[in-house]
Amino acid sequence: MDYTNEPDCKLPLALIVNMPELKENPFRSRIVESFSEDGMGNLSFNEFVDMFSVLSEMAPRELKAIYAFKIYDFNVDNYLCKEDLEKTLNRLTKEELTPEEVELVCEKAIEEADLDGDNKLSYADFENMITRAPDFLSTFHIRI
Ligand SMILES: [Ca+2]
Ligand SMILES: [Ca+2]
Repeated sequence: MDYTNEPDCKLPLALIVNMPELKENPFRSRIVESFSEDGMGNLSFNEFVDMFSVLSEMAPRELKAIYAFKIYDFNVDNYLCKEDLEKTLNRLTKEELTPEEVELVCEKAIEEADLDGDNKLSYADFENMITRAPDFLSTFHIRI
Protein backbone atom coordinates (compact mmCIF):
# COMPACT_ATOMS: atom_id res chain seq x y z
CA MET A 1 0.00 0.00 0.00
CA ASP A 2 1.53 3.26 -1.11
CA TYR A 3 -0.26 6.00 0.79
CA THR A 4 2.29 8.65 -0.17
CA ASN A 5 1.47 8.55 -3.87
CA GLU A 6 -2.09 7.34 -3.52
CA PRO A 7 -3.57 8.98 -0.45
CA ASP A 8 -7.07 7.89 -1.40
CA CYS A 9 -6.41 4.20 -1.65
CA LYS A 10 -8.22 2.06 0.86
CA LEU A 11 -7.08 -0.80 2.98
CA PRO A 12 -9.45 -3.73 2.39
CA LEU A 13 -11.37 -5.27 5.27
CA ALA A 14 -10.09 -8.78 4.52
CA LEU A 15 -6.51 -7.61 5.01
CA ILE A 16 -7.13 -5.66 8.19
CA VAL A 17 -8.97 -8.41 10.07
CA ASN A 18 -6.01 -10.70 9.56
CA MET A 19 -3.56 -8.39 11.26
CA PRO A 20 -2.06 -9.93 14.42
CA GLU A 21 -3.65 -7.22 16.61
CA LEU A 22 -7.15 -8.14 15.46
CA LYS A 23 -6.94 -11.75 14.32
CA GLU A 24 -8.05 -13.23 17.66
CA ASN A 25 -10.69 -10.61 18.39
CA PRO A 26 -14.23 -11.96 17.95
CA PHE A 27 -15.40 -8.44 17.11
CA ARG A 28 -12.75 -7.77 14.46
CA SER A 29 -15.14 -7.22 11.55
CA ARG A 30 -17.43 -5.05 13.67
CA ILE A 31 -14.49 -2.99 14.92
CA VAL A 32 -13.20 -2.33 11.41
CA GLU A 33 -16.69 -1.59 10.05
CA SER A 34 -17.38 0.94 12.77
CA PHE A 35 -14.38 2.99 11.64
CA SER A 36 -15.14 2.66 7.95
CA GLU A 37 -17.07 5.35 6.17
CA ASP A 38 -17.73 3.42 2.99
CA GLY A 39 -19.93 0.98 4.90
CA MET A 40 -18.02 -1.99 3.51
CA GLY A 41 -15.24 -2.12 6.06
CA ASN A 42 -12.49 -0.69 3.89
CA LEU A 43 -10.39 1.91 5.66
CA SER A 44 -8.65 5.02 4.43
CA PHE A 45 -5.30 5.77 5.99
CA ASN A 46 -6.86 8.25 8.43
CA GLU A 47 -9.57 5.81 9.49
CA PHE A 48 -6.94 3.14 9.98
CA VAL A 49 -4.92 5.43 12.25
CA ASP A 50 -8.09 6.39 14.15
CA MET A 51 -8.92 2.75 14.73
CA PHE A 52 -5.55 1.95 16.24
CA SER A 53 -5.55 5.01 18.43
CA VAL A 54 -8.91 3.98 19.93
CA LEU A 55 -7.72 0.39 20.39
CA SER A 56 -4.54 1.53 22.14
CA GLU A 57 -4.39 1.40 25.90
CA MET A 58 -3.70 5.13 25.94
CA ALA A 59 -7.09 6.04 24.49
CA PRO A 60 -9.49 7.81 26.86
CA ARG A 61 -12.13 5.58 28.41
CA GLU A 62 -14.91 7.80 27.04
CA LEU A 63 -13.71 7.28 23.47
CA LYS A 64 -13.50 3.51 23.92
CA ALA A 65 -17.00 3.49 25.36
CA ILE A 66 -18.36 5.35 22.33
CA TYR A 67 -16.85 2.83 19.96
CA ALA A 68 -17.76 -0.17 22.11
CA PHE A 69 -21.36 1.01 21.92
CA LYS A 70 -21.16 1.28 18.12
CA ILE A 71 -19.61 -2.15 17.84
CA TYR A 72 -22.23 -3.88 19.97
CA ASP A 73 -25.08 -2.12 18.16
CA PHE A 74 -25.36 -4.82 15.50
CA ASN A 75 -28.52 -3.52 13.83
CA VAL A 76 -27.24 0.10 13.92
CA ASP A 77 -30.31 1.73 15.46
CA ASN A 78 -28.34 3.58 18.16
CA TYR A 79 -29.70 1.37 20.92
CA LEU A 80 -28.50 -1.87 22.44
CA CYS A 81 -31.51 -4.14 22.55
CA LYS A 82 -31.60 -7.64 23.95
CA GLU A 83 -30.69 -9.16 20.58
CA ASP A 84 -27.63 -6.89 20.29
CA LEU A 85 -26.47 -7.91 23.75
CA GLU A 86 -27.10 -11.59 23.03
CA LYS A 87 -24.94 -11.41 19.92
CA THR A 88 -22.28 -9.58 21.91
CA LEU A 89 -22.29 -12.12 24.71
CA ASN A 90 -22.24 -15.08 22.33
CA ARG A 91 -19.10 -13.76 20.73
CA LEU A 92 -17.47 -13.00 24.05
CA THR A 93 -18.14 -16.42 25.48
CA LYS A 94 -17.49 -18.27 22.20
CA GLU A 95 -20.98 -19.73 22.63
CA GLU A 96 -20.04 -21.57 25.81
CA LEU A 97 -23.25 -20.47 27.50
CA THR A 98 -26.59 -22.05 26.73
CA PRO A 99 -29.11 -19.81 24.94
CA GLU A 100 -31.09 -19.68 28.20
CA GLU A 101 -28.08 -18.45 30.16
CA VAL A 102 -27.31 -15.84 27.54
CA GLU A 103 -30.86 -14.62 27.61
CA LEU A 104 -30.84 -14.40 31.40
CA VAL A 105 -27.59 -12.42 31.55
CA CYS A 106 -28.79 -9.99 28.87
CA GLU A 107 -32.15 -9.48 30.51
CA LYS A 108 -30.43 -8.76 33.80
CA ALA A 109 -27.94 -6.37 32.22
CA ILE A 110 -30.75 -4.39 30.59
CA GLU A 111 -32.86 -4.44 33.73
CA GLU A 112 -30.03 -2.99 35.80
CA ALA A 113 -28.75 -0.42 33.33
CA ASP A 114 -31.96 0.79 31.70
CA LEU A 115 -32.50 4.17 33.34
CA ASP A 116 -35.49 5.37 31.30
CA GLY A 117 -37.31 2.02 31.28
CA ASP A 118 -37.74 1.57 27.52
CA ASN A 119 -36.22 -1.91 27.71
CA LYS A 120 -33.20 -1.11 25.55
CA LEU A 121 -29.94 0.66 26.26
CA SER A 122 -29.26 4.13 24.94
CA TYR A 123 -25.69 5.40 25.15
CA ALA A 124 -26.47 6.97 28.53
CA ASP A 125 -27.78 3.62 29.78
CA PHE A 126 -24.70 1.90 28.39
CA GLU A 127 -22.42 4.27 30.30
CA ASN A 128 -24.44 3.40 33.39
CA MET A 129 -23.85 -0.29 32.71
CA ILE A 130 -20.09 0.21 32.38
CA THR A 131 -19.99 2.06 35.68
CA ARG A 132 -22.15 -0.40 37.58
CA ALA A 133 -20.91 -3.66 36.14
CA PRO A 134 -17.22 -3.38 35.37
CA ASP A 135 -16.94 -7.17 35.64
CA PHE A 136 -19.41 -7.62 32.84
CA LEU A 137 -17.33 -5.28 30.72
CA SER A 138 -13.90 -6.51 31.69
CA THR A 139 -14.56 -9.45 29.40
CA PHE A 140 -14.96 -7.10 26.46
CA HIS A 141 -12.02 -7.30 24.19
CA ILE A 142 -11.77 -3.59 23.86
CA ARG A 143 -10.25 -2.62 27.17
CA ILE A 144 -12.29 0.01 28.92
CA1 LIG B 1 -29.33 -1.90 18.17
CA1 LIG C 1 -33.26 2.74 27.99
